[in-house]
Amino acid sequence: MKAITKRSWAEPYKMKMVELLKMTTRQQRLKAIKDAGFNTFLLNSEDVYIDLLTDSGTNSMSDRQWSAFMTGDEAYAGSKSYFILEETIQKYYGYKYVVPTHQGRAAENILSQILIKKGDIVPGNMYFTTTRLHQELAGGTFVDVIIDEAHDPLNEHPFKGNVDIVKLEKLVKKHGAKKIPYVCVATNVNMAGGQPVSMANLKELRAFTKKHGIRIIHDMTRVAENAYFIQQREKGYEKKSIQQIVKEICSYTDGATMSAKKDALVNIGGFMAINDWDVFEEARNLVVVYEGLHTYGGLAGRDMEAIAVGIVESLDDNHQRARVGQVLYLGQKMLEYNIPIVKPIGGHGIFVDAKAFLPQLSQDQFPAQTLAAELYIDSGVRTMERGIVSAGRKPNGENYYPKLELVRFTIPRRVYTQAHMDVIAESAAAVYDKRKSIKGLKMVYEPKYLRFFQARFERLK
Ligand code: PM9
Repeated sequence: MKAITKRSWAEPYKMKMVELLKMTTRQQRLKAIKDAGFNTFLLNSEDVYIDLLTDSGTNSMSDRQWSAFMTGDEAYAGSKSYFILEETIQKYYGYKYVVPTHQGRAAENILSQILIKKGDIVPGNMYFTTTRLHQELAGGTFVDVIIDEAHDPLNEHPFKGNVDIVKLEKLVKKHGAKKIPYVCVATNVNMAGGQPVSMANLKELRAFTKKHGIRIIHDMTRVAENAYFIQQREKGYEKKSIQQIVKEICSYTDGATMSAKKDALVNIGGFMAINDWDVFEEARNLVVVYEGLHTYGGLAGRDMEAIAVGIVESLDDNHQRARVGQVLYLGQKMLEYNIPIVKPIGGHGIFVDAKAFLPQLSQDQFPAQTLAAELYIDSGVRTMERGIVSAGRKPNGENYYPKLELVRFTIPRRVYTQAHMDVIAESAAAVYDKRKSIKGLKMVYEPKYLRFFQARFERLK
């Protein structure tokens, strides 16, 4: 008889309803990706088998969230659902004032307009597409102050999301603190591969910014996943709950923007939160211009109720263990097939190093875009480019050339099974086997803003 050497975990939920998927042939997928201009964003989701485009808005809501939908208060003004959301944010994150928005970028727009003046510098721990665009549209210049290790896919630093305080200090010396409205700190840095920030780094950053009178604005889109890594990796936090760790993270910052479509387990929603009354007052006024009254900010009452429940569920230790555990499972499978992935394995997906996967392609031949298209053709698995296309152009029109050229296999929360993970890893391995025969792409249509969403490509001959 085989001896037990380990005890497995399983998901802390069971399924009550399923969504049926369409299976397609290789010929159908070839046609679909050509029609989509080799951009996985332009595929019809009906033609996708396993959808790893994003973990944004693609989560399964729980029965409790669906029940909360039924108690949403749809009043135009003073909705009870707003007060429930406000109370939940105050209790679990500790921020004082809350402005709901329809999703994260709307919060970024409002915050950037209020805090950034023309000519300002906005340091951050790696760019995010929508965040940087709103900083630039408000007249600011984003400067990356993440530690160098974050730009190296193979570096196994446990907290690759950390801010390099020396880089930040140099910026303050060069421009002066008055030119820096805030430092933007993302938890579980998306573009670095879902990599966490340590509590020690946040404390150090708080002390530094306090000395210089600079705010910290927290992109808390994936804060609970970050807290899980702190619990697993940082000394002194092993026995703390995700809930305690999240509250402590937030306590070192002055405000936040949040896309609730990720951690908070809903299909739509976001908010801006801030401890400063004056900024709140301005935000509460601006939200009326872009989103709707300050007690709904572009959301239905039922959405605010579902976010409130989702926030609480996201802070459950068992939920995060299974969520990040599933990502780890997929990453380990990929490593067994020798597929080059970003290490350590991150929180919300596996990031394949397209430069290492397709070394025959230059960055101008879009290795990550190419690889995402090839994966779709192989199996109907939809992934996303996170490389030169996502990086876009500088305000002067030149391309950004990011060091990381990645394909993101993003895992929606509570949606797919372990068997799906096996199918995904096998498809990546099948494409890896024929990698030498793969040619690149050329861009034939480029939109002005956030080009990765709508750009079109053709295969190079
Ligand atoms: N992130 C993602 O797929 C969806 C849009 S880009 C394809 O990763 C961070 C860290 C995000 C994020 C969205 C937003 C914007 C802000 N910060 O999409 O507007 O990952 O709700 O949030 C996406 P919204």
